[in-house]
Parts: sequence; structure tokens; C-alpha cells
Amino acid sequence: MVVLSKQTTEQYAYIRHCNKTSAFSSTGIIPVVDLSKPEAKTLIVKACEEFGFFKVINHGVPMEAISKLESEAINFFSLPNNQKEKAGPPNPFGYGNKKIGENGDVGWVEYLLLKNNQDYNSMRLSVFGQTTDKFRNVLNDYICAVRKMGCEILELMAEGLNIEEKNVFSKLLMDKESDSLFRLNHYPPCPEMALDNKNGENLVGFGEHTDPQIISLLRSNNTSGLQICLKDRSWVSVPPDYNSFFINVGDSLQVMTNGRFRSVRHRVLANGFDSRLSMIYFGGPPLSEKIAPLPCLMKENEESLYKEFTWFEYKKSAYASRLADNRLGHFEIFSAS
Ligand code: GA4
Repeated sequence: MVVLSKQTTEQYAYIRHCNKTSAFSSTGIIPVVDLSKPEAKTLIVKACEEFGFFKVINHGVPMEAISKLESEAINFFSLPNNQKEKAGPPNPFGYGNKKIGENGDVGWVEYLLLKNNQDYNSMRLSVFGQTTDKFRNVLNDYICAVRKMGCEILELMAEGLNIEEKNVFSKLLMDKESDSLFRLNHYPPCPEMALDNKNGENLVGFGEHTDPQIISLLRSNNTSGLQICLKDRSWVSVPPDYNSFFINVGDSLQVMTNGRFRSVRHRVLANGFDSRLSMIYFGGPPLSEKIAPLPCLMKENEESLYKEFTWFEYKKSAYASRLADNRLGHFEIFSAS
């Protein structure tokens, strides 16, 4: 990414520092779930209700798969712009720089957005020349391992919710029609912000939003920037941890639990000195899947908070929205009482 002049960065949103960002101690208030412990399922459910967000350790994703993909990503993002652009515009899949989605959102970020199960060779990833095969293999290994972890988490979630059908959520990710995505985000450092930050403002890397899918599985390098929004609407910084994964509840899971789980609003602020690299797997259902509260989770006389929709319908509506929009709003049923 080219270094932009002050004038050029003025088109980006800035966020005023908030004191609450220091609310996390080194251990933090973010729930940490050790997947190897018997209490994992209970902690996951609590975390999804309270934050829609948690960190997992003992996740079982081999460090080798992570570091191989990380170094491929570093190589890719350090290519000259004209080479990266050969990976295609991001509509919907490919390389993107600053422009997020199709509706006017921008951020201090460049990225590769890939469809799961895609034949990566058919994308113009020829920029890798001879290394295309290597990139594809490394990506496949990573995605398989992360999806496996995601399914374990979703099964623990079902157990924690006392759902008999253990794979009620995980089967949606395992379906060969699963509409899952993978994203590599590179947030270059913004030296201007580090040197000339008299206003105490931060440049926005990726603006606030919720993820439309079921679950998002995020791993980043050790650079800070990620923040989540709490129930009281305050923002808190998530201390980075390159050995762990961070898990987000998405809009579809909020609906399937009839609002019991919270789809977490989150954002990434640019860093003055260090570049941030994140890899996110968005676990989504097949396009034809009906997204509605699970009957087994509904208490007697409990009514659905949402109109029924398919993932196709929701995705279409989501992709027509701005990043910060409340996408579920269109599908909420407002009771008169
Ligand atoms: C947010 C989660 C994923 O990154 C993503 C994003 C998508 C995009 O970058 O094209 C969207 C955004 C995300 C939701 C609203 C629309 C679509 C940008 C945007 C403004 C790939 C996704 O599935 O939804």
C-alpha cells in the first residue's frame, strides 16, 4: 500500500480515543476458553450471551499451518500494487485496497477475500507464478484445520445449550454447499497518525460492523487494533494474542438463538507503527438454508424476534447495506406490547 499524504487520509473516518479502552487488564475481561477443559461448553455459552465474543486456547490448529499461511500472506501483501491487483477486484472475491464492499465504505486496509471451496487457481492468483500451488495448499490446510476447530466450538455450543442434535450448527459449516468465506486483512502502519496525533484520534482500519454469517474465527499477528462493542455500547480494545483464536458470534447465530447470543459489533483501528495481519474464516450456511430460531431453544410461548429468511435473502440484503448498518433491523418483528 502506498503511504498517503495527510490530505489523502482525510477521507477516512477517525475515532476519538475512548478511556474505556484501558478497561482490559493484562488478563482482560474477555472470556478465555480452554477447549481441552470440561467447562468449555458452559463458558462458551456464557461468553456468547454476554459478549458474542471470546478467545480460545488449546484450539488444536497446528502452529505450522498458521505460520505457513502467515508468511504467504506477508509475501503477497509486500508485492507491488500492480501485481496484487492482478488477483482481481474484490467483487465479490479477490484483492481489495481501501474500498470495503460496494456501498462506499473505506478503511486503512488492503485484503484478499476468498470464497471457501473455490478453485483458487481460477482466481487470477497467477501473481504467485510458480508458488500458486503452494499458496493454495497452505490455504487449504489452514482452512481445514480452522473449520474443524469451528465445528468443535459449535458442537460445544450446542451441548452447552442442551440441544440434543449436537451438530445442529456445525453441519451448516460441513455442508458441501456451505457459503463460507476467508479473508486476509493487512493493515499497514500509518506513520502520519503516530507522529501527528495531536487530536487523540485513530484512523479506522475496518469500520464498526457485525458479521452476517454464523461464526467468525479470527487469528491475527501481535499488533493491536481490534475493538469490540459491549452491551453498554462502550468500546474496548482486545489485546492481541497470536497464539490464540478469537471467535465472533455472527448475525445468523443471533437469530438461530432468538437473540440469546449476541452478534458482536467490532472494528479495527489502524496502528501508527506496526502492520497488523489478520486471517478470518467466516462460517456460513448453504444459500438455501432457512435461518430462524431453533424450536428446541424456544421457551413456552416465546415468540420469534425475527421474520423467517433464507441465508440467500439475508446475504443479498446485507451486501446492499453500509458496513455500520444494523442489518438485522429489516428482519426484526416488533411486538406492539
Ligand atoms: C463483514 C464480514 C465479512 O468481512 C464480509 C464483509 C463484506 C465485504 O467486505 O464485502 C461486507 C460486510 C461483511 C457486511 C456489509 C457489506 C458486505 C462489506 C459491506 C459493506 C466479507 C461479509 O460477509 O460481510
